[in-house]
Amino acid sequence: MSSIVIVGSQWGDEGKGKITDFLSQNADMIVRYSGGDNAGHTIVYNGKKMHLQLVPSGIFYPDKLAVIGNGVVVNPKSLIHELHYLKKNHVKTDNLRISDRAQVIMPYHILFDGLQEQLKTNKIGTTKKGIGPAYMDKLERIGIRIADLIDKDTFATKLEQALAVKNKILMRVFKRKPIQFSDIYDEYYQYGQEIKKYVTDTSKLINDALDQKKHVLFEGAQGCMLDVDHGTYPYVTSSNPIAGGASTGAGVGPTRINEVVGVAKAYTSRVGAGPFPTELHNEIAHHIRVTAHEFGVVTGRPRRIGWLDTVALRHAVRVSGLTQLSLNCLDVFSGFKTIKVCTEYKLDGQNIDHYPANLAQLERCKPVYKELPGWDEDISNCKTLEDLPKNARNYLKFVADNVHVPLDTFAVGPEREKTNVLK
Ligand code: 2SA
Ligand code: MG
Repeated sequence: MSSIVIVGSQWGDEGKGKITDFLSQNADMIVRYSGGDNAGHTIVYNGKKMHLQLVPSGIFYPDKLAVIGNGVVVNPKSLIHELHYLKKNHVKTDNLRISDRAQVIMPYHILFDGLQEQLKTNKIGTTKKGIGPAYMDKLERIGIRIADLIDKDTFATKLEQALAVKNKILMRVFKRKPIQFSDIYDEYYQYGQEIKKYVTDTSKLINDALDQKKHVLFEGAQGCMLDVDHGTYPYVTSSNPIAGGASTGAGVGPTRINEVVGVAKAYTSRVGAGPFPTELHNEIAHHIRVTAHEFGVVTGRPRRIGWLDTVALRHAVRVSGLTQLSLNCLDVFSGFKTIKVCTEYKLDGQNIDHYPANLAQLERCKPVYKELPGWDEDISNCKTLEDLPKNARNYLKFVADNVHVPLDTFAVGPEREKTNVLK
C-alpha cells in the first residue's frame, strides 16, 4: 500500500467508514476529500458504536493524521460539536488537520438548502446541511474558505461580500428579512479561532507524506451514484465522491493514487429521492431495513432498500477505476431461500448493460435478475471463504465475475474483526 482511495460504489452507506477503519491500521494518514457533515460514518470503537460526520475515521488512531481536505465543505459549528463528542468518548483529536482551502458552511447555506428545495417541483430530499448551497457559492466564487474564516479582517470582508449577494436573493426571491452581519460574525469568528490550531496546507502535507513513502488512505463520502457528474443527476449530492474527487479534493495528482477500493453492500440502499431500479416495496425490504438498521445516520430517515444492482456497480467500476471490491453485509442474507442480483436492465424491450444518463429512460428501465440460491446458516463468525456455506461463496463469486473486479474483502458484521481479507 502507498495510497488507496476508498469509494462508495452505490448510493452511500455501503460501510466505507468500517473498511477505512480496517485499512487505517496500515496507514499513516487518512484523508476526507468530498462532502461535509451530510455523511454519516458508523464505526465500532472499543466496543461502542461511534458516529462521525465530518472528521475522518482515522481520528481513532492517535499516531496517524486525520485530514479534512480542500474538497470538503466544513460546518465549523458541527465540527466543534463533533470534536467535543469525540473528547467526551476519550478520543484525542490532536491528530486532526484541516485544509486552509476548504469551504465553510455558513448559516445561510443551511437556510438556502431548505428554501431552494421548497421552490423545486423535483425535490432532491437533501440532508438539509447546506451542502448544495455551499458548493454553489464555491463555484460562484463567493464562498468563504477556512483560511478566510481564521483571519479577522479577511473574514469580515468576505462575509460582507457574501451577504450582499445572499441578502438580495433572500429579500427579492424569498421575501425574507436580510441576515445581519452581526448575526454571524462574532460567533463564526470564534469557531475559526477554536479550530485554527488544526488548519494547514493539507495538499502539501499529503504530498510530503507521499514523498516520504508514507501510506495515505483517502476516505470517500456518499457514493458514485450520488456523484454530481456521474450519479443519477439531479438526484445527487453536490460534490464528486468518485475516486477522481480525491485528486481535486485533496490536492494530489492522479498519478499518486495506486489503488481504488470500491465498497458495496450485498444489497442496495438509498436515502433521498431519485431513481432506484432494483428498489423493493415488500416484506424483504422491511426485513433488511430492520435487520441491518438501515436508517440515515444524519437524518434518521428510513433508507430505501433493493437487490444488488451490478449495472450500477459496473458504472462505479468505470467512473472510479476500481481495482478491488469490498462487499459488506453478507450476513444479512442468512435465512433467505433465494437472492436476486440485477445483471442488466430492460429498456423498451431491449437489454442494456449500462446506466442511461436520461432520467426518463432510467425510470423505464426494468431490472433483469439472476436468482441465486440462499443459505440458512448464521455466517457472522466466518473468517475465510472456506468457512462460508457454498451458496454464500457462489454469491460472492457471481458478483465479482459480473463486475469484473476482484473481491478483496467481505464483511459479515459491523465490528472490525468481522471484515475478512481474501488472500
Ligand atoms: P445533500 O444533503 O445535498 O448531500 O443531499 C443530496 C442527496 O445526497 C444524499 N446523501 C446521502 N445518501 C446516503 N447517505 C448519506 N449520509 C447520511 C447517512 C444520510 C442521512 O449516512 O445515512 O442520514 O440521511 C448522504 N448524504 C447525502 C441525500 O439523501 C440526497 O439524496
Ligand atoms: Mg452513511
